[in-house]
Amino acid sequence: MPEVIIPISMFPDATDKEQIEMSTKCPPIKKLPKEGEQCRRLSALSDKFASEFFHGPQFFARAPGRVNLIGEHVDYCGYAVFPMAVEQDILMAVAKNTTEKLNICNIDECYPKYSCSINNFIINKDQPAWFNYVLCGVKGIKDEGDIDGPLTGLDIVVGGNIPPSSGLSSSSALVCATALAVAHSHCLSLSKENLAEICARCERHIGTQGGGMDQAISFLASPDTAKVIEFNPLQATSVTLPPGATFVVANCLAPMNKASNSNYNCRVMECRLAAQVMAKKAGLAWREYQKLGDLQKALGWTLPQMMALVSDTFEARPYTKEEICKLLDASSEELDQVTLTENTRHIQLFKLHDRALHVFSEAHRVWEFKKVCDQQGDTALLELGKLMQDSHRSTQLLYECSHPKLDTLVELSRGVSLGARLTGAGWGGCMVALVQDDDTEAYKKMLQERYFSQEPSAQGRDPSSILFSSRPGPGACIFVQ
Ligand code: ADP
Ligand code: NG1
Repeated sequence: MPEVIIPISMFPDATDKEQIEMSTKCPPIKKLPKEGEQCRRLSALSDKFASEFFHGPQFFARAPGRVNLIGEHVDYCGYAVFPMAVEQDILMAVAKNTTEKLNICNIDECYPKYSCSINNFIINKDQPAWFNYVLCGVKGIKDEGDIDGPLTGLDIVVGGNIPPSSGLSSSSALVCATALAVAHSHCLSLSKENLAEICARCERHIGTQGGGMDQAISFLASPDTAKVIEFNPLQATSVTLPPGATFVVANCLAPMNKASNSNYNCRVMECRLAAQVMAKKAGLAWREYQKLGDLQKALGWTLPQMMALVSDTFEARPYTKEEICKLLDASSEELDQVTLTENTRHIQLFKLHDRALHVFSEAHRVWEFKKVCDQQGDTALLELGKLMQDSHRSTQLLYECSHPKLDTLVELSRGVSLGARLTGAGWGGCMVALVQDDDTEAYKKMLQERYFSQEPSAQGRDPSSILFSSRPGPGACIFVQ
């Protein structure tokens, strides 16, 4: 699809230089594609919009999903990650209305319609229905977009093709597309970084304590390059992947909705508790440490030194909440207040050694992965594959966030791919494998025959939606006529 970026005529007072700066700093405003799959999907959204609201959309917002190549469950500890945007995305047809109402519906009727006041709503954490993610995006701009006065009502139709709850970040794409749509309809020119940070914060209203990788890559992605994303300050660096290999994504088809249970937040808390116990042991003010990365900065140690510190501090067994209170010299009430979230206060056992060891070793692998890409040596692909394999083992055994079906896919890939690992939050969802270009079709055929043809939930599904090669795609944008 040709990427025609048009002038930001919404800002008629901006000088030419300011317009150019805005078009690189802010998500681009592009002409609607005239052909291809995206054109077809946008046109279906337009038709649905017209039948729902009896007028046409004024513009479209798009935000992509992502596949994380390495660096799992480290973003919320302050460590860099290595994702690329996928082609699959959330598209949204949007028009302002005159009623101060937010009216949202979905092209897929399994997602029910929803209406509320755009200025006064509650995000229901107990029941993470789809429209709550839209409400998160609206709330992000309402709270942090610097808008004078109330928001203008919006009519929205959503259509997405990112497999939900599969580790490809469909929820964040929905939040990001919404925030971008609300910002655009209120003539706000927010930078990609600002939008990414707003979206990372506002998605937490759904109840999960995510780290910010998904929202960052959704806005900061650029075609043909993966990105190393660092946090605080948010920064994305393009990395050229070595030639000769393809990333293949395969969905094991065990879904896991992060917001529907406390697995994800439990890991975030285990890392937080590990940071606090290690901070206390080092004589630091433990209450000030929420992230393992902040502890490392304060100590000024290397990642391998932090791994050694984990083994010196913790035994490789679960710790009771009571034991942790003793180590911190704190009451259970204080721990609930200072450290734990609403949906993790009931947990009585925490694995501190294994979780912290995963985080420091995985954070180290991200920089090793980048080093191999930068050096582009003869054995680069083999080295990347090995790092991916090690990463999978760590998420499976130390972080315990894999799933037997995911492990089966990774096992089947051994020897046929260069390396394979779970991607995203885990507990189901997708695997990403690094495969030599020439082997890609044979590899996909093998997975089709040995996994998907025997997997009941794969029957009747479009095979290209559950097993596909992925090239790094562009980030979020607005489409106009
Ligand atoms: P992911 O790893 O894909 O982000 P989550 O479980 O965090 O998975 O979020 C998935 C949720 O996002 C879905 O249950 C649904 O509520 C919402 N969602 C994803 N895609 C769509 C879509 N196309 N339309 C509406 N809601 C969607
Ligand atoms: P997905 O795969 O989108 O559920 C989640 C978090 C990320 C990151 C990964 C694990 C959110 C919105 N996303 O991703 O921040 O922690 O898990 O690496 O919480």
